[in-house]
Amino acid sequence: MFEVQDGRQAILQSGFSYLPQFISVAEAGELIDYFGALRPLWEQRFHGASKQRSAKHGRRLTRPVYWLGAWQFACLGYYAEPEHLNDRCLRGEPFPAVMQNILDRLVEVLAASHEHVSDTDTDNEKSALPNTCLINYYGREVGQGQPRDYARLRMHRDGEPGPVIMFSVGQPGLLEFLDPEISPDPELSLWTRHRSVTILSGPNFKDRLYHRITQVRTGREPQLHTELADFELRRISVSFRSVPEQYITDFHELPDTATSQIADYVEELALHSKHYEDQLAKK
Ligand SMILES: O=C(O)CCC(=O)C(=O)O
Repeated sequence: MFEVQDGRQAILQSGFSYLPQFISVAEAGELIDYFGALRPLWEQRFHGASKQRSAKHGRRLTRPVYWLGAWQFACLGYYAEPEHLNDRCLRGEPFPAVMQNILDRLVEVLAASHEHVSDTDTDNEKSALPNTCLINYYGREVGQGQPRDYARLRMHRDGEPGPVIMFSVGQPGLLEFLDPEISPDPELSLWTRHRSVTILSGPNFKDRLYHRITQVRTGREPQLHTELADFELRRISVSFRSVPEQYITDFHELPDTATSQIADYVEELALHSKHYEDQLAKK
């Protein structure tokens, strides 16, 4: 059994970087306001599962989410190389400047310790930076009935090429890495703290090991807010990935089988987003 890292110290090794306090206090404040203004979605894993069924049988994602760059809807299946490429990534809104600035500062860390995405279109160093991200909202649902804690993320690997960069904001989340074929115990457990950045890449951390979030601590500071009804938010993570541009598709370019599955979500997003309103208008 490996020791749990408390997340106060940096970890720098080939294919894995953990950088506590990489995000400045001012940047964290800007991110909190930005995340607070978005309207995340509770997505269903499968098209057509009713909310009632999903709550009972776990068909709903374990947390509300929002994507930037490209939205990968769970019901369409996620982009993953080599096979799951087409008709999965709907063009999303661009990153806000505060996110892009933090990413730009990570170029040196990426060059030193991580395998880059090979992009033949450009030889610019920044081409190694990811172009999409998933924003995860971790907390507790406090509507009717028993409050339900959704502060977890099931074991998975991310299938996009190149490094995955993760920002953490709010209460510490326990990030665990494991290879279930070798042992049910994690090989690394780390409390990812407010303002930290974690980067995974390469054959060990990205391709062999699965990762998951099993707990999120409770606490008062920093205070997070969300427009989502009946949800007590306590941590937000952002995981940045690279999706080759040719696989990012506008709504009107998707086949009808895909648009019919995601139309309700896009309509919901369009209520608060000019970008998604425009995507619908082009159909
Ligand atoms: O919440 C985290 O820190 C992990 C996020 C993650 O694994 C993902 O978005 O794929």
